[in-house]
Amino acid sequence: ASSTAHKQQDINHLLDKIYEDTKYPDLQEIAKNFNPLGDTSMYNDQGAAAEVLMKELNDHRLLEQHHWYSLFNARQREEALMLFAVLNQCKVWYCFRNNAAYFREQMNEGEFVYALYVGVIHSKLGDGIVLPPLYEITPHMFTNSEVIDKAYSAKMTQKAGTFNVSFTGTKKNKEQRVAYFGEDIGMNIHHVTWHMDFPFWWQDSYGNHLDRKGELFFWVHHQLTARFDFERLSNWLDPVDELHWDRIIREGFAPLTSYKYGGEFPVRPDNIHFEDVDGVAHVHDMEITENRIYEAIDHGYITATDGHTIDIRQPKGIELLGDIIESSMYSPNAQYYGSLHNTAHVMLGRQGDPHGKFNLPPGVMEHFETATRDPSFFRLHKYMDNIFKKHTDSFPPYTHDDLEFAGMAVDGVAIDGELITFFDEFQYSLINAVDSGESIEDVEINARVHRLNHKEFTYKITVSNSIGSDHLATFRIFLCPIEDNNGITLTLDKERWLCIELDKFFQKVPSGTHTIHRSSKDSSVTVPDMPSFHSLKEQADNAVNGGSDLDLSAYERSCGIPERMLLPKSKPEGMEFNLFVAVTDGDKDTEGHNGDHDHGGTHAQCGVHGEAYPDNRPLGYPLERRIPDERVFDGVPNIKHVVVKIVHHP
Ligand SMILES: [Cu+2]
Repeated sequence: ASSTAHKQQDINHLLDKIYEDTKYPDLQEIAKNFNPLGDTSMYNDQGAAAEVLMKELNDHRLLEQHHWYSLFNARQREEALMLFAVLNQCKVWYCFRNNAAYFREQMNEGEFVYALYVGVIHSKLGDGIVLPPLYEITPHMFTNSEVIDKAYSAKMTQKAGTFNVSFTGTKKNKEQRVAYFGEDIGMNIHHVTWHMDFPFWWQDSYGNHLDRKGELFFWVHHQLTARFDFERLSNWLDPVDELHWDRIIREGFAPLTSYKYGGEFPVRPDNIHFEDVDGVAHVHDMEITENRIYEAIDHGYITATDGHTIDIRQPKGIELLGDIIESSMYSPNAQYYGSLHNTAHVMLGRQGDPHGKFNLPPGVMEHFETATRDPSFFRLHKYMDNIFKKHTDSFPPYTHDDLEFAGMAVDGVAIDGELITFFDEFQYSLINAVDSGESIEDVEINARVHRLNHKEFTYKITVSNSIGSDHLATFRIFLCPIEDNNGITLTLDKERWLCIELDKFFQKVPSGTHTIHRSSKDSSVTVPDMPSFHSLKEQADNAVNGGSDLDLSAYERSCGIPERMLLPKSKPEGMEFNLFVAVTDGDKDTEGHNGDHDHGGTHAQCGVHGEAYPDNRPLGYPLERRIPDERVFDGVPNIKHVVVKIVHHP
């Protein structure tokens, strides 16, 4: 069998029933007898990271098992990253697997799972491994208490069952109409994985630089915000209003969800004023941080820790702005610009118990898996999105010459097939949510969820190339609203900020006139449905036992909008939108990058793993800057928009 098959099998076994001791004899043997410091030649750092973690372990300082875990808890994150550092220093798989198996039995389960996921993602040794969907490894973070309770009783009574998951809230709560978006398990995987691919705690000393991390932070959350507003349009809801520190938080949230260990996620009632949170921040500090960031935008520069200034009114500016707003370890001055996004997540998570009187566990906002359930997530991100908009609005609009791709024209844009949205039914296993017992056999226990989906379709883009030779072109496809929720036609300048990116791809265009066909399935914005944990286990076991190869490369990256959510839900009578296509000079856009220009097909929002982002243009180009005069866009032949209709089949 290939080494990939063995690695996949090891990872499957390590993640099986993480709240219990492993049942696999080889892992049991390692957990008992392996010494992380026995042979330090297996590490790049001669065991320095392993020494640190072993000292914490021997001093009994590590968080106990059967306790909640949150990445936003500084000490818990520190512990998880100690294990990540050990795995990341391993030169060979033996070292990676044995350390994972050893610390699996010693560390908190949440810390272990997090470290293992980021370890597989960022270590070269993880190439080829498909991480199982987190909703089957830690199901408590993806479903609600009712379903978990049913899973327990199915297990106790030995009756197999499939349980419907309903969206949080009732019809009395208008926000419930769009809960299918914030609670979509695939969207939650996208969000949590993006933050694992581009962690705020990342330092380049771990091995490489994460290209355009700060800008991608802006773009991914801008797109989440725009997509959420799109869903609201078809559900008769106003766009999300931004959060303000000095105004009430209108929507409360009752998660009705429980930790595996740690009780229920706290509730936040409607219409509360922001409270200072003990040990986290004062509301006033947040306002000061916000002011400093707005000042940086107005000045056009930020001030680094040593006092020197860094120009941000330049193409790299948005990246630095993302770094300071999140903030990540790339922030040039976290002391001064604070950590607006991360602290706001914790502030919102704690509003139900701001002074720690009730010793509640962290709120849903304090986990990337659960944050989008809470309507305040989108308020927070609208607020930050508007800060980024203030920055991009400080740039001069693109001119005709900036936008034109001389010799290339888009003659026509059409859709092959109908644009139809619908809800599908999907099942995933809850078996890892319940405990095993010597005497109680596992029975099949599944959750059944409704998920937004759409019919496959193909873009037909007719392009004329009169340059005289083949030329690489970048196709940038967006879907934009035509009207707001009151039926008022939007100006292009209003519309552009609300557009969602459907695809971005590079393709050679031969001389003459040609129609380019591009399937919705190939979008670089999306990822396909993930294989289930059961199927990953079966495939790895078959490959290992049969001595065959295992190629799961199509599923290797799980950062990306779920393919089935590429289109926003429409109405049964149909809704019209603008399909916007810009074709730009691919040679210039990809200058300095090599490769097949496909990059595994998930680069638009998630970059290329371990490499530079393949497109030199700003993310969102050419719609990210002000458009005071629409005629500039109408006057360039390489940009075209057509009206398309999307219909929802209930
Ligand atoms: Cu996020």
